Amino acid sequence: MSESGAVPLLTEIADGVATLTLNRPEALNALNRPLKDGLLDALRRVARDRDVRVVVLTGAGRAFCAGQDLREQGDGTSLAVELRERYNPLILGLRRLEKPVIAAVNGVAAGAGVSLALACDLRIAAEEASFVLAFGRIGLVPDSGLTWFLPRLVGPARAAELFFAPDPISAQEALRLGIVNRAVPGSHLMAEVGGLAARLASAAPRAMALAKRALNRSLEVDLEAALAYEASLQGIAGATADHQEGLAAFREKRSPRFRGE
Ligand code: LHQ
Repeated sequence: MSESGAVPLLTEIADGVATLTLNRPEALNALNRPLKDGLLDALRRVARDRDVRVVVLTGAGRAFCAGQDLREQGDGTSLAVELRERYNPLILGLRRLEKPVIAAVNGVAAGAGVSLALACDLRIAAEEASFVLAFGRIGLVPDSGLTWFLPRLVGPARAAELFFAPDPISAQEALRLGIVNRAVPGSHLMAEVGGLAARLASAAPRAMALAKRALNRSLEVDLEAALAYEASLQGIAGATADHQEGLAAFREKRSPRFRGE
């Protein structure tokens, strides 16, 4: 429970989609300890839940996430320790989760809130959303993976400009830069995200999990290693019942029914 008695993270599971909602709207979903711990716990649970095929991360109210809660009373823990013990496991939890994660960026994302969105596989933003790289304004460096994700999305020169002279990035600009996959009117956001999530929930789960592994690996290795890794993953995918189902559905001219086996 949060200080106001509300649950800081809401989890709803329906039709193979787990929707995790950061729920501190009065603080623009700033990340305090209960919210960070709740999110980490939820990621562990959805990782184990075979009924969950897709995860959606969003925020309650008008914001996605304003980053670290700047009002939280510190207990003396250094920022480095807080990052190592809480933020870094969250970011790795999102990247290592073998299910697609869609960030439904419903409003402003700031600081580590931007990092959370970038650690997801796909980002759909409301046109009203913005991205604020607020770290420099409070004398901090970008963290929680931002120095890793942003240059890979926009290139090092643009990342440097965004880090050093951080004007808020509108959803349209984020779309142009390749930071988000789509920008849609806010009133359509959850329908758009729901449509994409439903589509992914009917895809072959094991194949998507392996594709996510390959994407993660591709960012760190040369072509030869990527080819070798693809071949080994294809060996695994080719031995699944879902591959047989996909072949049968193709031959029988029907939609496949993938069971994640
Ligand atoms: C907030 C926050 C907030 C608490 C708005 N905390 N209450 C990681 C590891 C360890 C340590 C340090 O850092 C990190 C990484 C980080 O995340 S550092 C970056 C932390 N985040 C920020 O610096 C963003 C601070 N917030 C803002 O700049 C603005 O609030 C934005 C641009 C997000 C939105 O501006 P507005 O739409 O004008 O809203 P507002 O400023 O009026 O905020 C509404 C309320 O939310 C307000 O509370 P109040 O009681 O006055 O209504 C804010 O105090 C509260 N709030 N962000 N991070």
